[in-house]
Amino acid sequence: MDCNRLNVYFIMGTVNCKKDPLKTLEEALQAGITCFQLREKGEGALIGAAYEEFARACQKMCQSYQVPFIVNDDVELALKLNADGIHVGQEDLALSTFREQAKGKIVGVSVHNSREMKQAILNGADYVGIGPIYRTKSKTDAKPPAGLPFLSAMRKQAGNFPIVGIGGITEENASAVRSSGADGVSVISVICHSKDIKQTVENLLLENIN
Ligand code: TZP
Ligand code: MG
Repeated sequence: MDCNRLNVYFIMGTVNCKKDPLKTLEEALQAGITCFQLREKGEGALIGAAYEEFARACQKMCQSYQVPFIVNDDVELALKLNADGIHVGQEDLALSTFREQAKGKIVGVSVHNSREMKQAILNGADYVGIGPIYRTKSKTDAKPPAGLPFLSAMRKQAGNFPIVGIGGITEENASAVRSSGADGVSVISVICHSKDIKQTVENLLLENIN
């Protein structure tokens, strides 16, 4: 996949938002995020028809900005909606079981060690997510922070394979994540909780880093 797509990769679910989720997404799209993942999880998350309706609204909005719309975990919904991509963790449906069905779609996998990285590439992932790099409050079952040295090691192992860093990434530390080998930064709270999404996204974007 085109690594530029991973530049500023916004992840969101209604549970993460303090204000209207669709308004948050629209502001982020306007500000120039390069990828979006719907991750509708946690206490109070939408389910059933409301979930599908929200997903469709997000997808429509992403389409109007020509930004890839990626669904977390839910392969069934991603295929039903013809989303641009699917992101799965190690405990989700194995990539090898749906890679064929998801032909042409962007498939991302979360990896936490060298073995998972190797497997993801072998099974046909288009990118991997590595993290949590720093401490995060957005994922209750997150593993301990992996840190920048781990990211550098994964970059060495993966050659030029597309990598996005995730977990506790902020406007301040995003450039360190990039210089340790990530093609882009994946964030939830820094955008969802921002008082000025336009400024936040600008600060996260690669071309604005000095
Ligand atoms: N996977 C690893 S850390 C994380 C996920 C989904 C949460 C990232 O959220 P934040 O708020 O950017 O730390
Ligand atoms: Mg998952």
